[in-house]
Amino acid sequence: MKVVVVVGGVGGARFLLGVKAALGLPPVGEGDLPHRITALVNTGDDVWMHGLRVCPDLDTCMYTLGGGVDPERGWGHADETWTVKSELEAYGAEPTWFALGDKDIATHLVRTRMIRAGYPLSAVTEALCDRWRPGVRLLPMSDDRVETHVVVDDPEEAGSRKALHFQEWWVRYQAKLPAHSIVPVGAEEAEPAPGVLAAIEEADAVLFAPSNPVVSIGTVLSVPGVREALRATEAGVVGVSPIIGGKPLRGMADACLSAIGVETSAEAVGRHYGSRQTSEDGLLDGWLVHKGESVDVPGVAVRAVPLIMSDVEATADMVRAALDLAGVDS
Ligand code: GDP
Ligand code: FO1
Ligand code: CA
Repeated sequence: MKVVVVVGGVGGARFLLGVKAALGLPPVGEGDLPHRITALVNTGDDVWMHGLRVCPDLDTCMYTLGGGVDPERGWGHADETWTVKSELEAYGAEPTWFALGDKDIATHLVRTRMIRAGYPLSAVTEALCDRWRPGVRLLPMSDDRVETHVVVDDPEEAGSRKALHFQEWWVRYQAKLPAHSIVPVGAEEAEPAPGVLAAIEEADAVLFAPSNPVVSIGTVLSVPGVREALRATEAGVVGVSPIIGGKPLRGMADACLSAIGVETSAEAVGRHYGSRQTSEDGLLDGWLVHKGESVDVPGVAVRAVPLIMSDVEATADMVRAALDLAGVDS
């Protein structure tokens, strides 16, 4: 069975552990691969820091599935040390609001060297995954540079607006500066990375992880051709709500939803993705919401099951429900 999963970082990576488990694969590491899982990963969070190319969502997926992620933070290396960070601070080297761990820096050094040598991000990711063996094909949504920017009132100059890189808005300002708009800069000219459209076309099921609907899933969907491929695939397309009881389970997705005028509720996010059957640009056949919630998304089969990814087995149960809704047996 071929399963495609659209993902961001921490929520996406944890969901992928459950996809692997639901298909009988070891959640961490490689195993044998009778089933092929392809993750289409958001790269709109990617950023140049201290001359290094950092790809947070790709790395979060790679470390999580490869068994090397920090379990508390959910991103970066386990057992990290921070010597380079304090040395950079001693030089006054900005930005000091973004922390790169020593071990993580090795990943960015390898990536940056390969990018500088002319390798596309997809090839670089494959090379990094030769070490981590995530057991899932991790495809960046695009090899082209797409970076999410957030338009806010300039915190330093009253009366004017400013576009911040997503990381500055999210990490430095904790998404507390109200966003006028969120723009995936470069998306219009970007092409899907090699394998992205074919994976969607050949899939038996496509799942949207309970990732941020705006800056994770929304950014992948902004790459020209991806929406069309999702609408055309013979696979069932099923999304999982990141919103439970009107709140994101983790992070600040509500600030992103407000910026695009979508209410923070499972129903509003399901309607935002829309129906493949009855709306002109909708994407979903099925929508999973948390147990006990009563949600109506016209033209979409909605099912309520427990959606808390408390451990891999609970996540695998969610995934089985999603695959069932997509019309395949797991
Ligand atoms: P990020 O890139 O690290 O911000 O992670 P993602 O975009 O992949 O996922 C973030 C989203 O995951 C947040 O909006 C959370 O609401 C959602 N999330 C985190 N844990 C859970 C969970 O256990 N269940 C559900 N349904 N959503 C979750
Ligand atoms: N998140 C933070 O809140 N603070 C950081 O200093 C930080 C550094 C960082 C470095 C590498 C990496 O892969 C991720 C990092 N993150 C950090 C997480 C990341 O900024 C965001 O959580 C995601 O991009 C949001 O999806
Ligand atoms: Ca992200």
